[in-house]
Amino acid sequence: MAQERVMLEITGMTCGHCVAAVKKSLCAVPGVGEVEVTLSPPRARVSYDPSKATPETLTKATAEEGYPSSAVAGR
Ligand SMILES: [Cu+2]
Repeated sequence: MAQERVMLEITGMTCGHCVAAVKKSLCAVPGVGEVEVTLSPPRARVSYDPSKATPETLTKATAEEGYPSSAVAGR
């Protein structure tokens, strides 16, 4: 199964706890594979199964956790 990748720019992260919370919210989305979150720059690199997840479901998940995000680039 083909995996898509997207880079998300996250707002509101201030420490390692936030990084962990964002990572957890993304990992909980069905179809998500690898998740790598960094505080500086505040970004998440996510691989996902496009038949189950979309960049919109990913940004929605982080926003619901309290960290609004937007997709900045594919691959
Ligand atoms: Cu924090």
